[in-house]
Parts: sequence; structure tokens; C-alpha cells
Amino acid sequence: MAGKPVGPTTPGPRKSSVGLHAIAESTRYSLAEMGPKRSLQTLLKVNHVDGFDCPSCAWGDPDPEHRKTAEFCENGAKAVAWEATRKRVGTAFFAEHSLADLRQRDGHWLEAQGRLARPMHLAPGATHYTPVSWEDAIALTADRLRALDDPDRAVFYTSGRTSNEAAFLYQLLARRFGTNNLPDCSNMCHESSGDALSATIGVGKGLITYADITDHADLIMIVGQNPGTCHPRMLTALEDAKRRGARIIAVNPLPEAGFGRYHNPQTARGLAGPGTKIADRWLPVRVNGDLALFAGLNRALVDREDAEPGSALDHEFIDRYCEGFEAAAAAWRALDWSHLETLTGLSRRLIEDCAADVLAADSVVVCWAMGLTQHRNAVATIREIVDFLLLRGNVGRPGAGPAPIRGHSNVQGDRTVGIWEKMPDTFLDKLRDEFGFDPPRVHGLDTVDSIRAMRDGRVDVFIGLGGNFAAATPDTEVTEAALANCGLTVHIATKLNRSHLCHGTEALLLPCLGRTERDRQATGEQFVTVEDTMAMVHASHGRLLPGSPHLRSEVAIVADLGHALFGEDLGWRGMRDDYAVIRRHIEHVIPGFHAYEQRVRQPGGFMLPRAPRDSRTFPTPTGRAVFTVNPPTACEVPPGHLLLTTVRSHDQFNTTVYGLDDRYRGIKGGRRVVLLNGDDLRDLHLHDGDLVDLVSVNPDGERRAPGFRAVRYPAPRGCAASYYPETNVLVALDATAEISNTPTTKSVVIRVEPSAGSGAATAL
Ligand SMILES: Nc1nc2c(c(=O)[nH]1)N[C@H]1C(S)=C(S)[C@@H](COP(=O)(O)OP(=O)(O)OC[C@H]3O[C@@H](n4cnc5c(=O)[nH]c(N)nc54)[C@H](O)[C@@H]3O)O[C@H]1N2
Ligand SMILES: Nc1nc2c(c(=O)[nH]1)N[C@H]1C(S)=C(S)[C@@H](COP(=O)(O)OP(=O)(O)OC[C@H]3O[C@@H](n4cnc5c(=O)[nH]c(N)nc54)[C@H](O)[C@@H]3O)O[C@H]1N2
Ligand code: SF4
Ligand SMILES: [Mo]
Repeated sequence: MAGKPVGPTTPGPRKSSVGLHAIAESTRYSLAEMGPKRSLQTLLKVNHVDGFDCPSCAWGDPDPEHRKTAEFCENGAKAVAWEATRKRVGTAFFAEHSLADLRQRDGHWLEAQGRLARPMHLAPGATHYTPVSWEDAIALTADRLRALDDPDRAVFYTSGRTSNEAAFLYQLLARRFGTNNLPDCSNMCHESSGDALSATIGVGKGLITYADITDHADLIMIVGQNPGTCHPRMLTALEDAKRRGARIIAVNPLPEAGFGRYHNPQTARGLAGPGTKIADRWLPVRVNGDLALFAGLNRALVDREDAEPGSALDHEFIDRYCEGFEAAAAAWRALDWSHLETLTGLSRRLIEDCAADVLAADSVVVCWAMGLTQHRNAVATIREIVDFLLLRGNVGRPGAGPAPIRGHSNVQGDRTVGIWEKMPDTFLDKLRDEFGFDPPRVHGLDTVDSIRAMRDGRVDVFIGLGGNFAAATPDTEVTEAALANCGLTVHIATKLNRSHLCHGTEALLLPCLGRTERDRQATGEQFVTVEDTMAMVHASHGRLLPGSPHLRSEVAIVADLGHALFGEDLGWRGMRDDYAVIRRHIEHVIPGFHAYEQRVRQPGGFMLPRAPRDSRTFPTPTGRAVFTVNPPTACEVPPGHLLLTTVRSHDQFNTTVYGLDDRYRGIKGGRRVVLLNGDDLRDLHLHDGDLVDLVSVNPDGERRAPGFRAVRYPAPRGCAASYYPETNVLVALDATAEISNTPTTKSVVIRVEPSAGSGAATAL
């Protein structure tokens, strides 16, 4: 990954976001990748009823009648341009560049070379990828899978850009083959949210709609989420909320620009005027201090109720719908404020002020993302947030509820249609009834366990439907070696990335169509469907001609593999020829999809049911929402060490790096930076601009990421922030969250040392 330290910058958080600068940036990037005609043709189709779903994040859309001509943000535009680029990586490219050469390049360079244009094969011992026909590639994969003595020796990874149709087919393939080894990016993303929500409210998804934000919520808390960069059009919804008087509280160690003034590029007020200030209150919580913060808020609410019964809690709701309240309340009453202050880095006063905002609000939404999910106590933290919402009946009514904001554009849909290593028996029974085979019942491997299994020689075939497994996962060296330990690695992808260079004995690179492209099959042009973070399922129609005649759709690739393995037993060809056939199967197997074909063709699509929201029905074992007791904890940091959180820059989508700037944080020209509090810099005898190594401290030994520039930044004392994926070398494979097994990439205990050979003053 990008090896150079950064050039001169004016670091420091910006106080406003979007505006003309964002328009200029999207235009520059789009023109460079697509040229003027293609740019217009493509961008005006993003998020429109007759166009395609933005391939970037999972934020939802306004009602069709409220959509603007340009219904996308800067990062959506970059994602589209990235996919619709005119550059190609074909036979000549692979003849010119050996694997050894490509391995020297960073991820930014690899993806910037353009779209993969032909299926490629790496023979055992070969130095270069060479072209292969689709027929041979599929036959080879089927042969290697058939040769395994146990279906659990194969792993089927999915990244969240895959459509419902491709994902459903892919899980069908894995289960028909005989394994539940279906790890996905969600294991590293919102797994902790799913675990906490299923255990407490009985459904592993968020409960809000778009209108809950724009029209109904009185108070919106945004916790461990950076909407200005990662869900930029959420700012438009938040602006609508602000204009009708809602309050917004940001809980984040960093003062992110998206919480400052929002300059909505669609309005005169936004472009030329003062914009809208998004956050009314900012709680600069210590990294991993959120469990203690919500425990403190819950304590404050219970204290208030004790002082003045009937003033703070919704007892009618609690008595009728919940269980476990008394035990939880007793635990909160016993909390020690000074302990909470230490864990959060916030004063009792500030937490109580925040509780006063909560008491003044009839309806509260709590949004969160990776700032909460990637810690050891992540599941407990989110359960504590559920407690917080249950206390005042903020579940199952307009303008209220938990809102995990999903990452990849269809990561939620992929889970809904069966991409999970532990789908429940109810789903597997339906799959059996629909297709007439018995799916395996033993739970499969998640992402971290897949790495362990490959490392230990228990898995021999790795197939990736999208994603960048080698770079996105922790313990980079271990993971790369694990992939190399396989007999066969197969990647279905749009662009070249690091994972394709960490190959097994033999490897295949299968280029597929992207969201933006027309998908023509035997029965005519197809569309696919996706589910956003508000559980809206809608259609996506590619509009551009395919980037190369050799590209195949993900559905076609998976169906062909199914056909090669099992003949026509489950009707693979029919599903490839007409995606409506796949949707019919989904309708039969998964609740909530009745009249799928018809409803998804309506403008805007349809909403999937979520019982707690729809009818205050909680599908838990007792039929009640569950209060849990979550003793406040935070990651312990030895003296002289810091707690590092790994975040995204404004110029990347996960492992895809569009450029080397992070405009909103004032970083320019490089990504190897570590943001540190000025007092910590002083205590470490370092200066802004020094070149340092980051050294993580783990039970199984230290790991080093060399050559980062120290940047003075308003991070809380004792905390540091740096970019992912460059810092994944620091995260031990065994460092995972309790219950969810999500890598704890947001709390890495590190030491910061001057880089070898760089006197403190020599850096830059
Ligand atoms: N442009 C762009 N958009 C994206 C992505 C992208 O890479 N680029 N990725 C997509 C994906 S897959 C996902 S999952 C989402 C991710 O969306 P986010 O979760 O918003 O992204 P991160 O950069 O991981 O940042 C998390 C935020 O949490 C804060 N944070 C870090 N540690 C803590 C903590 O301990 N407590 C609290 N309260 N806050 C903390 C960080 O300062 C940062 O503001 O975005 C999606 N959208
Ligand atoms: N340290 C640290 N690590 C993290 C995180 C973090 O915050 N910190 N976040 C985690 C999170 S939230 C996530 S979601 C994961 C992301 O993990 P992944 O989903 O595995 O990674 P991406 O970077 O999104 O994958 C990018 C690749 O997907 C392929 N691709 C793009 N579009 C398509 C398509 O339409 N079809 C196909 N078949 N392929 C396509 C391209 O080849 C591209 O190179 O990373 C996790 N890792
Ligand atoms: S907010 Fe997300 S889905 Fe919407 S246009 Fe921006 S990147 Fe795309
Ligand atoms: Mo994610």
C-alpha cells in the first residue's frame, strides 16, 4: 500500500463540508476517468428509478417524487467514475507486468490501471497471468471443487456490492455444494450490530425509514459515524431535519467536517449562503468510550426517574413490551461517575447535559457505524444503546429507533438473501423445500475463521465474489500467507487489487459487469435488485455498454459454475437467462418478498417488514424486547501507549483509494499519517511532521507499520487515528470482538516510535 510519507499539508479539521469544492472534485475525477459524454450519460442515472443504484454506500433515497436531477454525492460520483472508467487491463497489461512486478505496486496504482477486461489464469509456478476462455475457467474451478474430499475445504467470500440475485445464487451454490462457509465483508463491518440487535429486539437490522430522519425525529444521535465522507447524502436528510427543528448530537473522537456547516450544492443557501450547521452538540468521546457513555446516559435517565417518577421513562412501554428492566436499572444505579468519566474522557456534566437533550425529545434515533462495531466490547456497546432507546419507548414508532448505517450498497440485501455462515434453520428449511436438496446445517466459517483455516491448511479453494480479502482483513502478512496456502484462488472482480496477487498454487481472475453496465441475457436485458440501510428494496438498471465483450454478469458466472458442478438439477441455466426466475425463488424462500417482481418494478421499490418497527412485535424467544446489563469497559492502554482507531479518508472507498488527499481533515498528498493530540506529541518528545513507526502490542507479539508522518490534530488525549487499510498489518488476527468475531480495527494498542534513521527533525 501507498509507501510514501505525505507531502506538505495544512492539517486540521475543516469546519464545513460539500459546497462548490465537492462539485469541482466530482467533476474533475469524472472527466478524467470517463470523459464528458460518458460522465453526463452516467451520472444523471445514479439513484433514479430508471437508472442504477449508486454502487458506493447503502444510504437510502428520498421518495421518487422528491429526487433531484443530480441525486448523488461527490463520493457516489467517484465510485461511478471509478467503475465506468475508459481504461482497461487486458492481455497486454498482464504480459507486460509479472506478478513480482505487480506485487511492488500499491493498491491505488493497481486499481487505477482500469477495468479487468478478460478472464485470466495463473498456472502453477507461472510468473504471469495469461488469458483463459470462460469455458476453461469455469471447468477448472468446478474440477478443483469436485476434487475436494470435504465441501468445507472451500470458502465462498462475498463483498457487499453484489446484487440480491447474484448473492442468492451464490449462497445456493455454496450450500448445494455442501458448505456454509460464506464469510462476507459484513463480518468485519456491522456483524456486531446484527448480533446485538437480534439478541435484544429480535431483528438484526435497523428500524428507521428515510422520513424518520427528515420528518419525524426530534433528536438524532450520530455515533462513531462520519456521514460527511461515508454517507454524504445523509447530510441532506439531516439538513431537512434541522430545518424543522430537530437536534443533532455527534459522538466522535474527531471533530469531523460533516458535523460543521453543510453547504448543500442543490440550494442557493448552501452554495452561496451560510449553509446549515449540522451538529448542535459534539461529545469528543475517547476511542472505545461509547459503552461507558451510554451507560452514563442510561444512569442519568434512571436517576431522573427516581427523583421524579413518571418524568423520564416510558413505563407503559417497558411493562408491556420489555423484560429485564429491573436488573439493568439496578446496575445503572450502582455505576460510579468518576469511572465513567475516565472511560469516556467526558465530564459527568456533559453527559448529563446530553441526557437533558434526550429528555426534551419525544423521539430519538441513534445512528452508528464502524466507530462502534469494531471494538472488543462492540456488541455490549450496541446492546447498551438498545437499552437507552427502550427506556423511553424509542422503538416501534415514527422518528425513533436504532439505525446502524450500513456500508456497502447492498451489504444488507446480501444478508437478507442468505449470505451468512450461520443462516437460521427456518431459512435452510425453506431452501430445502424450494430446491429439493438438504442444505448443510453446521455453521460455516466467518472471515477471521476462514483466514485461520486457510493458514492451517484446512481450506484449499478460496472464491471471492468481489472485495479485496487480502487488504480488508486484519494481520496482512498472515492473511496473505493464508491465501497463498490454498490450491486455487478465484476472484470475480471489476478491478485488479492486492488480493489477486496473493494467489494460491493456481489462480483465476474473472472479470464481471458492474452496476453501471447493461446486462443482456438470453431472454433480454436484465435488472438487479438491492436493499438499502432503511430496508427499501429497489431495482437497478445498468445503462452503459459493457466495458469489454468478455465481461460476464456475476449471476451468469455463478450460474455457469452451478451448471458445471451439478448439471441442470436446480435450474441454473434458467436462472441465468432470466433473473425474474431467481426473484421468484427468493420470494418463496424469504419472508417479506411477496409479489417481489411486481413491487420492485414500482418507482422506489418496497420496504421489507421489520416486526419491531411495524407492530412492536419482538421476535425474541420470549416475545419481548430485552434489557441487558453491560458493565462499562474500555480497552486498557498501558502507560506510554496510545489507542489507535483506523478510519477512512474522504478519497477512498474501503481498499479502493481514489486519491491521496483527505480534504475534510486537511491532509494532502499522502495517506501514511497518524493524527495525534498535541499534548501526546509533546509527552512522546515528538513534533508535528516527524516520521514515526506505529508498533502494535499484542499477546502474540508486536507488529510494525513503518514510516508515518505524525500530524498534530484535535484527537482526544491518549488516542490516535490513521487510515485503513495501511494499518491492517498492525491488527492481530486474534484481536476480535466478543460474540461477533469482528476484527477490533478501531481499537489497536500502539506505541509510536521515531522511524529508524530519521532524527526527529529530519522528516519532510
Ligand atoms: N467515501 C466512502 N464511503 C464509504 C466507505 C468508504 O470507504 N469511503 N465505506 C463504506 C463502508 S463499507 C462502511 S462500513 C461505511 C463506514 O462508515 P464510517 O463508520 O462512518 O467510516 P469510518 O471512517 O470507519 O469512521 C468511523 C467514524 O468513527 C469515528 N470513530 C473512530 N473510533 C471511534 C470510537 O471509538 N467511538 C466513536 N464514537 N467514534 C469513533 C471516526 O472518527 C470516524 O468519524 O462507509 C461506507 N461508505
Ligand atoms: N483497519 C480496518 N479494516 C477494515 C475496516 C476498517 O474500518 N478498518 N472496515 C471493514 C469494512 S467495514 C469492510 S465493509 C471491509 C471491506 O472489505 P471488501 O468488501 O472485501 O473490500 P472493498 O475494498 O470494498 O473491495 C474492493 C474491490 O471490490 C471489487 N469490486 C468492486 N465493484 C465490484 C462489483 O461490482 N463486482 C465485483 N465482483 N467486484 C467488485 C474490486 O475489484 C475492488 O478492488 O473492510 C473492513 N476492514
Ligand atoms: S450517499 Fe452513498 S449511495 Fe448516496 S450518492 Fe452518496 S455514496 Fe452514493
Ligand atoms: Mo463496511
